[in-house]
Amino acid sequence: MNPITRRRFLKITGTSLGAAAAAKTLSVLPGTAHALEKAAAPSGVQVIPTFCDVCFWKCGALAYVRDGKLWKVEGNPEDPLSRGRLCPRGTGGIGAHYDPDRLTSPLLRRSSRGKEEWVEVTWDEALDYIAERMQAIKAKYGPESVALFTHGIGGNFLRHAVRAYGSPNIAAPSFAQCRGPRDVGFRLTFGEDVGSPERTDIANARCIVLIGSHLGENMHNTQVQEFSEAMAAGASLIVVDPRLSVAAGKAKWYLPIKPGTDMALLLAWMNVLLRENLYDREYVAAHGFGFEQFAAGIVDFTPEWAYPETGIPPEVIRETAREMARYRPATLVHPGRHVTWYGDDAQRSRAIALLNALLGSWGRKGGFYYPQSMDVPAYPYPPYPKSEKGKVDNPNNKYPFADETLTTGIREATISGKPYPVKGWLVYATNLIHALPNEAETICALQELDLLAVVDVIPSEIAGWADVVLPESIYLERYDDLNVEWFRQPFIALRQPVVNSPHNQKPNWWIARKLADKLGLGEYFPWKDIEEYLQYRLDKAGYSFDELKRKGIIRGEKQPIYFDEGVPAEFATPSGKIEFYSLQLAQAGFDPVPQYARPAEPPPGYFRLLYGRAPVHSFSRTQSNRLLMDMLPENDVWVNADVAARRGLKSGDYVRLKNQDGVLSNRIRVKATQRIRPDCVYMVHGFGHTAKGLRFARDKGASDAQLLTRYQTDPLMGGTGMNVNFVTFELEA
Ligand SMILES: Nc1nc2c(c(=O)[nH]1)N[C@H]1C(S)=C(S)[C@@H](COP(=O)(O)OP(=O)(O)OC[C@H]3O[C@@H](n4cnc5c(=O)[nH]c(N)nc54)[C@H](O)[C@@H]3O)O[C@H]1N2
Ligand SMILES: Nc1nc2c(c(=O)[nH]1)N[C@H]1C(S)=C(S)[C@@H](COP(=O)(O)OP(=O)(O)OC[C@H]3O[C@@H](n4cnc5c(=O)[nH]c(N)nc54)[C@H](O)[C@@H]3O)O[C@H]1N2
Ligand code: SF4
Ligand SMILES: [Mo]
Repeated sequence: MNPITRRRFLKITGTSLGAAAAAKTLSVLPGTAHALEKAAAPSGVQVIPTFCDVCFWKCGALAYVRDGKLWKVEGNPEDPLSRGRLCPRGTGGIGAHYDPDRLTSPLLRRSSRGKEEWVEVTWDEALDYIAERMQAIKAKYGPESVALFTHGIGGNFLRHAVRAYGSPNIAAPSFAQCRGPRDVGFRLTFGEDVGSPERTDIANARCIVLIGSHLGENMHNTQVQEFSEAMAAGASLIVVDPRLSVAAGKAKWYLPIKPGTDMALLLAWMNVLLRENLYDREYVAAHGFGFEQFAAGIVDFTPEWAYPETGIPPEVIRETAREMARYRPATLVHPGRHVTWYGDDAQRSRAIALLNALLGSWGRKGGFYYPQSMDVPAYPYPPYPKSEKGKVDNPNNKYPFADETLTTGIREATISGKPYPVKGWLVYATNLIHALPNEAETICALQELDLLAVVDVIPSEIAGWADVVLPESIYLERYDDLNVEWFRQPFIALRQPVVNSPHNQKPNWWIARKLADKLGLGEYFPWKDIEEYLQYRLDKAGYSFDELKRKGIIRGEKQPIYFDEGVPAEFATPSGKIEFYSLQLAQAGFDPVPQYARPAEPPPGYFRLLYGRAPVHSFSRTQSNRLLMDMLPENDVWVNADVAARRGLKSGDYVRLKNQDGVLSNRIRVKATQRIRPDCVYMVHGFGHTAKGLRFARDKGASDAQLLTRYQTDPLMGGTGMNVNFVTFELEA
C-alpha cells in the first residue's frame, strides 16, 4: 500500500497512535491458549515461532528443534495467515537448511563471468571488494549507477543501505513481472490496490470467479484455506482458464477461454450486466464516476461479439453474468496476482476492477475488505541523500503509471547506458535468469557491469554470473525485519533464528550493516545488532519483544473492514469516486474505458506457451530442496491429447520445446491430456536449472524462462507480458 493510502487508512479507521496503544492489551485474543503451551513438546524438544519464507505469504510457523537439530516446521495456530497449517512448501522448508548444495562461503570469481569458477574468500575480503567497486562507480558515475534487485522482506536492510549510499534504483520482479498491472488497474479504478496478502474476502464470497488464478496450484495458504471453506459452504465457482486447473475441476462453470482474449469476455460480461440491468445501481450511483461514458463505451461488446474471440458461447457468457449478479455483492472476481500475460494487462486488470465495481463488491462482505495494520514506527534513520538524476528505469516517464521501479527498465538502461550508465548490480534473493523474460538481454546487461554481487542461499544461475557471491543464512537461521501485516485483522509477526547456520553463512542485516560500514555509511546503522533494532521499534510502538519472541505473533484489535461496518466509502482517485471512466488515462492518451485488441495467433505448427505454479514448489528456488523434489522431481509439458496423438506423442515421452526464435529447451516429459486447449501448452515454472553448483536440481525438467525470448511491454506501467511466446516439439531419441 502506498503511503498516502496508509495515512488515509489510518484516518478513516481511527487508528491513531492512541488507538494502537489501547489495542496492545489484546495482543492475544481472550480465550486463545498460547501457541507454545498448546504445542505439547516432548522433552529435549524446543519449539520456536517464526514465519515462513518459501514464498512471500509469510505464514506464521512453529519450528521444532530436537537435540539441537532442526526437526520439523508446522503452522502457528496464533497466526491469522497460516491458522495453524502450512502449505507443503512451508512444511518442506527445512529441506533448505539441510540442502548439501548450499553456498557455504563467500566466493570471488577467478575466471571470466559466467564460468562459475571461484575462490573462497573471507567476508571481509568479499565485502571490501564490493565496497571498493561501489566507491569507484560512485566517483566516476554517481551513486545512482549502482542498482539493487531484491525480492521479499529479507531485502529491507540492503535496500536501506543502497538508499543511504544514494541510489534510488531498487527493483523487484514482483512489480513488472508479477502483480504490477493488477495494482495499477485497481488503483486507477478504486484509488487503492489489492495488496499482498490480497484483500480478497474469499471466505465470505458466495460466488467466486477465477480468471487464470489457479488457486490450489498457486498455493498461497490463506487463500487456499478460505477457498476450500467457501466451496464447502456452497459457493458458486466460475473458472476461466485455457487449462482445466485444479480449481477448474471444482467449478460450476468452467470456461476454456482462448488464451489472451479475457478482455473480450470481461467486456461482454459487463455488457450483459448493464443490458439486463443486473448491476448494483445504488452502489454505482453513490460511488461511481463517469458511468454514462463507460456504458456508452462498452455498448457494442455483446456476448455474440465476444463468442468468436473467446470461444465462449453467448449463452454461457449470459448465464455466468447472471450467476455473478445473483450473489452480489458477495461475488468476488479475483484480481489474480501474476497478471503479466499479454502486455495489455493493466487494462485487463482495470476491467476486472470495473466488473467488481458493477457487482458492488469493493468494500463489501464477500468481495474486497479494507485491511488493517498496527502502527509500528520505522527506525529513525538520518535522511537519505537526494538523488539529482532520479531513477533510471523509466526515462521521460514513458510508462506514466509505473509507480514502482521496473527491473526490466534498469536492465535496458544498463545495456544502452541511457538515460545514464548503470555499472553495478547488487542482487538479493532474486534469480534474475529465471525471473526476467529474455535471458539473452539479461546476460547482455551483465556484461556491461563493473560489479555484480549476488546474495543467495544456493548457487543459482544468477549467482553463477557474479563477481562476488555472498552466502546467506536461510530464513530459519536468522532474524529479519518485523512483518507489520495489513490483513483482515492487524498483527505483527517475527522471524527469528531457530537453528544456527551450518557454515560461514550470514544474515542479510549483518551483510547490509557491514557493507554500509565499509562504505563509510555507519551512521545509517546506529544499532549494534538486529535485536537492538527490533527492540527499539517494538518499544516505540509499546509492544514487548520478549512476548513476540515467545509467541511469534502479536495481534491487535479487530476493526471494521467493510463499508457496512463503518469503513467510510472514500476513494483515493482524482474524482474521489470509483472511476468507470478514467480522466487520468484519457489525459495520458490511453483508453479511458477498457477496449479489446485481438492477440496474435501462433504460427502454424506452434502452440502458445503458458506456465504456472505447482503446489510443492516456489519459482526457481525450491528445486534444490530434496524434500520438495521428492514430491515433484521434474515438470512436464501439458499437451492436448488430440494434438499429442496427431504428433505421435504420448504421456511420458521426452521432447524438447523449440520457440519461435529457435531457442531449444532442456528435455521435458509430455503429459497428454484433455485438460488443455489444443492451441496452447503448459508447464510449471522454475525447473530446468543450468547452474553447475546445483548438482541435484540441474537438468531436471525444462525452464519456461529460457523460452520466453519475447515479451510485450504494458504501455501504461512497463509490465512484461510473457504469454506471447510460441513453441513446437522436437522429438527426443
Ligand atoms: N505453489 C506455489 N504457489 C505460489 C507461487 C509459487 O511459486 N508456488 N507463487 C506465488 C506468486 S508470487 C504468484 S504471483 C502466484 C501466481 O499464480 P496466479 O496468480 O494464479 O497466476 P499465473 O501463474 O499467471 O496463472 C497461471 C494460470 O493462468 C492460466 N492462463 C494462462 N494464460 C491465460 C489466459 O490467457 N487467460 C486465462 N483466463 N488464463 C490463463 C494458466 O493455465 C494457469 O492455470 O502464485 C503464488 N503462489
Ligand atoms: N518465466 C517466468 N518468469 C517469471 C514467472 C513465471 O512464472 N515464469 N513468475 C514471475 C513472478 S509471479 C514472480 S513473483 C517472480 C519471482 O522471482 P524471484 O523472486 O526472483 O524467484 P526465484 O526465481 O525463485 O529466485 C529467488 C532466488 O532467491 C534465492 N533465495 C531463496 N531464499 C533466499 C534467502 O533466504 N536469501 C537469499 N539471499 N536468497 C534466497 C533463491 O535461491 C533464488 O535464486 O518471477 C516472475 N518471473
Ligand atoms: S504459503 Fe506456504 S510457502 Fe508461502 S509462506 Fe505460507 S507456508 Fe510458506
Ligand atoms: Mo508473483
